[in-house]
Amino acid sequence: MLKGTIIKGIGGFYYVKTEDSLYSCRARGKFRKDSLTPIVGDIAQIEVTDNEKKEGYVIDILPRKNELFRPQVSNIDLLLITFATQSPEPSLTLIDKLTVTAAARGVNCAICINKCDLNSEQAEKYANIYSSAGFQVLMVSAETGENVDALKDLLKGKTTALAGSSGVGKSSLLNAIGESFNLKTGGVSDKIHRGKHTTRHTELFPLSFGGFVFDTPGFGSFEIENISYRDLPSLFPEIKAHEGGCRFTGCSHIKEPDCSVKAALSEGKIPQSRYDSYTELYEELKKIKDWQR
Ligand SMILES: Nc1nc2c(ncn2[C@@H]2O[C@H](COP(=O)(O)OP(=O)(O)O)[C@@H](O)[C@H]2O)c(=O)[nH]1
Ligand SMILES: [Mg+2]
Ligand SMILES: [Zn+2]
Repeated sequence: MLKGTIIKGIGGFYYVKTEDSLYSCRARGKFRKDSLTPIVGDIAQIEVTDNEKKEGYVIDILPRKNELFRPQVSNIDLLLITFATQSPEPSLTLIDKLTVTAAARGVNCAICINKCDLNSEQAEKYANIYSSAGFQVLMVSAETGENVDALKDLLKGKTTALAGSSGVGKSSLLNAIGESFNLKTGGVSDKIHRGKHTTRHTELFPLSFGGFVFDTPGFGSFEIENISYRDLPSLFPEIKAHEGGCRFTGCSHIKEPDCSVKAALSEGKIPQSRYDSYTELYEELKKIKDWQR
């Protein structure tokens, strides 16, 4: 029996990368019965049926460390939330929804600000917001190569999912760190150009210096619908850090008096844009009844 990582699943076949080979495998019947489906990122145990052709069966998968559902991937060490200083203009609300999704799923996340060559002032502004919120922040440029070595260090030895809107430079960054996936890059407003690379399935690429990177059709939608508004404060690290001094237990940190979170906000210890995302999400989640989750 061999152990490997599922790097791709297409048409009923799972591609399993072991230490020194790649096997195409079908899943054993047990998966249908157990209503458990192998997904990209899973560590699989395989039985090799043909060593020449590199074929086999997925016999079992090891318990998942964590899992995201849109797209479905597992065992993520790092969600690298990537956006550009401009072109396209970032939506901080969407970025904050991603940090909340990651926190709710127990996935560690960091912030990567690309296209710093275009607007260093905006880069600094965003970096301040996210580092004071408690995240590791990288300011990079795939174009000039600025801090691309730091990005490489961050990815080394980890399984990373790059999340971010189309056009922010995810493929360019992977090309810039010298990995030969040959990911094509596409212009922002170049939608009809036939050569534009669109990822149609999820795939896990091994990094030459150790680690893996997911290339996925995009983490464009969010999984916040399963989160209770009561848990929201604990999913914002900077809000969690300033809770505890509020007058009311179960303080929502929105309308109550004597709130230590609002005090921290007015002292500039919590970024305004993060607090705005918090209140917006809180109201949104409060509308979802518990039985709807
Ligand atoms: N000025 C500048 N342009 C960049 C940078 N990174 C990527 N681009 C450009 O942005 C466009 C989209 O990049 P791409 O890597 O396809 O983005 P993806 O959709 O996130 O994979 C391409 O035209 C790239 O050449 C950067 O750091 N600076
Ligand atoms: Mg791309
Ligand atoms: Zn409070």
